[in-house]
Amino acid sequence: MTLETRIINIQGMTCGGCVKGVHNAVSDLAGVQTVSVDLENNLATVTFDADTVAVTKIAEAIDDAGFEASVANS
Ligand SMILES: [Cu+2]
Repeated sequence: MTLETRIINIQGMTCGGCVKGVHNAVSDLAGVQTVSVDLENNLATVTFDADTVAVTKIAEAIDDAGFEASVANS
């Protein structure tokens, strides 16, 4: 297990429902440990097992949920 914490910038979140949607999409992925979505700053902080899931997969899941995700430089 290689725990990694990354910040993902997210465009398109407008309300608590969006926050919930992002949170659910990310926490459904195997390997994700914790997700914290920050509506005010349009980002999510995700801690995950890098041996199980890639950060690009996490961003993809957010895109698939209807938002636009981009991984911040660590
Ligand atoms: Cu919303």
